[in-house]
Amino acid sequence: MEKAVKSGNKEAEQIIEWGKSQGIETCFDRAEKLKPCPIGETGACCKVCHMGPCRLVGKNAEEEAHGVCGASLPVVAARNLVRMIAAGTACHGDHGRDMAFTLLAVAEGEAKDFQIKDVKKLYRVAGYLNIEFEGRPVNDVAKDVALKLIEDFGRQRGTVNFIKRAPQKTQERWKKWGIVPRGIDREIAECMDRTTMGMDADADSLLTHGLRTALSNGWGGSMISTEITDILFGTPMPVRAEASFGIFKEDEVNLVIHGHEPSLAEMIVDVVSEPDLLAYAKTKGAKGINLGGMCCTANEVMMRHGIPTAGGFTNQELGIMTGLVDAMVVDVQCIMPAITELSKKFHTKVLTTSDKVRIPGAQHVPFDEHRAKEVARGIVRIAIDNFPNRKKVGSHITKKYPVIAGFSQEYIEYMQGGKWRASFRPLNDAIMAGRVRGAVGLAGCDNPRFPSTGVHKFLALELIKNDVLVLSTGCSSASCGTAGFLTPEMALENAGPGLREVCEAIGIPPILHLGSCVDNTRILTIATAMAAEGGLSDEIGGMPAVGIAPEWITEKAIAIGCYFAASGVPVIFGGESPVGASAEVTRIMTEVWFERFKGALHFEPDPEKILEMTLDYIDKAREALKLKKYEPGKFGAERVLMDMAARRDIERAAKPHIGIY
Ligand code: MSK
Repeated sequence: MEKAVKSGNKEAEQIIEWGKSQGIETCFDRAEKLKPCPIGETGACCKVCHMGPCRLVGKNAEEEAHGVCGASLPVVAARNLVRMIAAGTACHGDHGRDMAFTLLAVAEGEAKDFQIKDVKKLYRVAGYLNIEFEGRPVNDVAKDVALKLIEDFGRQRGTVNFIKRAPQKTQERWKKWGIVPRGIDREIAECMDRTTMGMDADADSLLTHGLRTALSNGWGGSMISTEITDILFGTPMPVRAEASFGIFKEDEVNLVIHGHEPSLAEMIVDVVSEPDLLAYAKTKGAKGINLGGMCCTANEVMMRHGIPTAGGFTNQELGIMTGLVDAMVVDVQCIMPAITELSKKFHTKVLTTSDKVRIPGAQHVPFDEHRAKEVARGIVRIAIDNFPNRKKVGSHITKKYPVIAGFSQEYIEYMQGGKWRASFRPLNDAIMAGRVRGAVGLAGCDNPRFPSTGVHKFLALELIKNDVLVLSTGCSSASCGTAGFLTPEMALENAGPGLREVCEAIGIPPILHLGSCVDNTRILTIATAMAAEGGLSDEIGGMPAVGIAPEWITEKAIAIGCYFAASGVPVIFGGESPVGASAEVTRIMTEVWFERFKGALHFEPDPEKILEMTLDYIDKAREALKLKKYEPGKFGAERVLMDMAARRDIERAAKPHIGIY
């Protein structure tokens, strides 16, 4: 892996260095100064009651150390992890809930600035929920869909709706081990209950409930969010975009949208080119208004509109340090409180918009879906008004990279057979023949302790060289995008011979940008579709597929890792293990989970070992499925892949193409 100082990204490193020369502190400096507490880092600190905090350390801690109440090290480590799962699930759950209430408001005619942009997706989701849609007004169907999904949060008995979308065999495993989630809020509340002092004192039992809660995220809150976002704003199809700090323009108003929920961002995208606002910008000396994204709000608007991104989590301070950001508007999640203090050194205005996220020093402009465009216009005006205040200070970067984003499950199906023969057959065949060795979901945050983005880049490159198709989300997509990795040319230049052929035939990049953190659920539904297609595993478990979050930071990432593990995917996280103090908890999460679900959650700090473990998992799954042994450049017989020309011929012979499914 290539050595880097603080960031694995050249342009980011340049700004960090400039900041150092100016005495400006960023997360990279704070990470250096503030070493993690070695006891808390490995899960050995218990602070769930006031007899502690108890530190379960020392020789033979696993067997001998106990808290004042008598809790053992495995129990303490498991409790800490389960609380992380609860927090991550709550975060994504609230995101999904907000989207469901927005859909309800739209259906009831209360949020007039929004429309249902993808009626076909609405019908598809209505179908999963057994809601009649034929011949009914669209808004009535949307209202039923919203209400049925809102029930998932507060349900006390029964199961979260989308659980039934998983392969039958996967569902049977969940039933057998008692981890079918009932209601999202119920599972989160039970996590908090079980992990208080004097409650569940069995590490396996605690972790089992953690998995149940994580499933209520993956097949609940996060999936609700993905599906409703597609219904309201459109199911993504490939779009061209750009990434890195060079997206900012010196002669235009630069407005950055940062966070996760796309509702306000979509409204800003809608109003930003209105003639009145453009004319207003001109009166302030700007040639136009330039919208850029950051973190996962960026992923959402890039996937649907090609709005460029300045990057992922660790780029938020660096973006301000270019001196070119007139306003940074934030919604929820992954917003560093540090940005308001930093913004005082420049001219950037930081605007908070959710009542759940208030940051001292930021101007609060509450978002209200009932007058969405009015709020969006107000925000754009604040950015315009601030343009004349730009100081001639900052580390200007001109470099930017082309990106192709917008790969939804629906589009991936379409690109493998067109409107009339959409399926996963060609990909399954390519995997069976050894042309594609397997698939990896490369996800999660970029972390200033690592060097940031560097591990994503290393793994993405090595995986495609090894004929592994990469599906990226969240800040992993930002890391790949700001490195210039999200282009079809990557296949020609870097992919192994089999993957290159497949990418050329279908016309896709070898790293597919699937969206934001909640859109990891697209990987679940893709795996489900591949299982249904046949020829590989008939459940999610056992597929030649692995999940990796090499630079994870958040509790959301832990919840995601756990829902993949419970769904049957071996997952490898980078960095130190948050349960590393307990060999027993580590064993449960790797060996026991693999036995029960065919999934696992490992923590491995060495990127080279992550790669080795990933390829090993893939090859062992191929062997268990009795697929052709993977050998670079040597493939078995398979069907001829349909290229773009063949697909167009079929469509011309049928009807004009409308939509993607
Ligand atoms: S933004 S959760 S730092 S991926 Fe989704 Fe990035 Fe991780 Fe936040």
